[in-house]
Amino acid sequence: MQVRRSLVAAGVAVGIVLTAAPANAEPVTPHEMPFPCGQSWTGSTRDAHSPSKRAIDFNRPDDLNDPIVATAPGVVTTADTVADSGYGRWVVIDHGNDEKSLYAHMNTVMVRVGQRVDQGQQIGTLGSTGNSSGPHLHFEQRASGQVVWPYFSGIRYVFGSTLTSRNCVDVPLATNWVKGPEAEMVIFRRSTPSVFRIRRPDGSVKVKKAGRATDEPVLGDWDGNGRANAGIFRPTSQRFRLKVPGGRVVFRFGNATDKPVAGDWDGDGVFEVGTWDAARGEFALRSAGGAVTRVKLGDRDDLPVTGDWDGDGRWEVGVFDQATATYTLRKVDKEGIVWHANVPFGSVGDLPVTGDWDGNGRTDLGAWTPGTAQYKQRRAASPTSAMRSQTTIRFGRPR
Ligand SMILES: [Ca+2]
Ligand SMILES: [Ca+2]
Ligand SMILES: [Ca+2]
Ligand SMILES: [Ca+2]
Repeated sequence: MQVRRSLVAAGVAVGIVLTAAPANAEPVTPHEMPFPCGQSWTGSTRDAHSPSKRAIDFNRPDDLNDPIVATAPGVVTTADTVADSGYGRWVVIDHGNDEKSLYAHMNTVMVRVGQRVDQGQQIGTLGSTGNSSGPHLHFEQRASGQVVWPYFSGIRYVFGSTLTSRNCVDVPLATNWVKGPEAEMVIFRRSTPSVFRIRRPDGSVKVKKAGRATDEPVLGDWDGNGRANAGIFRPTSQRFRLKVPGGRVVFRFGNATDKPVAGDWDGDGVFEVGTWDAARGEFALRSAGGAVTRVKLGDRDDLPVTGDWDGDGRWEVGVFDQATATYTLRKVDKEGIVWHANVPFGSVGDLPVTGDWDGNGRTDLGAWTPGTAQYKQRRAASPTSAMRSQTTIRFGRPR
């Protein structure tokens, strides 16, 4: 479908085989704007624009340090924090299909080479580093190594126009938010403000406001009453903001490049938070008193997950490799021996979701497919035992 639309957009008769994508073809990658949901930005170019007049210089008033987000999911191939080239501090994301996006003159870079980033995830802040005469974002879409005409939301960008970002994607989660011990499916919708959308067992949806479009969601039972509460991690300030009855708990923990996680590490019924550092492949699990336990697991292109895999009340960690759709779950047994279990589940490109689907005390595995917004729940006695069945439920907005 995408290919056919590209050919039509390029004015090329369907049926002609192309050896290289022409510069005016629509990309396969479903790029959205490189700015948070709802923001309006004006782009310009000029004939002498280096390296191509197809590159965009984005501006809006007082834009220094504004957040820059990934236009589509992918793996970071350049994350220059030194500012030793004309691009200053710059980032390149590989989206597959030989297509990339490039972000230049950034003030700060919040990702590392090899790291997997999701659409709408903040990758840095706008700046004026390198060969730049003032704060702006220099942005390129590339195909087969050449700069191509940029597309957002499937429409070719008109230079000089002001466009409002529709980079408003759903992030899948699950937690026990209401009623019985079974986990509910939860969507974090990046918006202004962002919202949590909790699917009740009867299919109705509860909506809770939660932070900014560039915040990262984190859910846990912060007060130990048996039900989860909302929370967010703000990468720019490295602050966790956890909702509790009558207020919220705010504290600083982790680094801007980290992914937040939550779990009951000590098994006392109250959830703690932690972070996962993709560059190091390391979890930092924070105790209630602030002490940190470090656990090595995963490599740069993985995504972190948590759960009580064995049902003893203490939560463990794991990672999901999106390229192979395989979970690696970590567990420490009573003798202190560390076990790793590899469990394939979901499809390549799925996002990981874990939750106790059957309420037996052991966290189960799941996956969410961005193109269809379908949750796939793995039903089994435990996440490491043979799968009995799979339940598929659509929840959230397809991308
Ligand atoms: Ca429940
Ligand atoms: Ca605890
Ligand atoms: Ca456990
Ligand atoms: Ca279970």
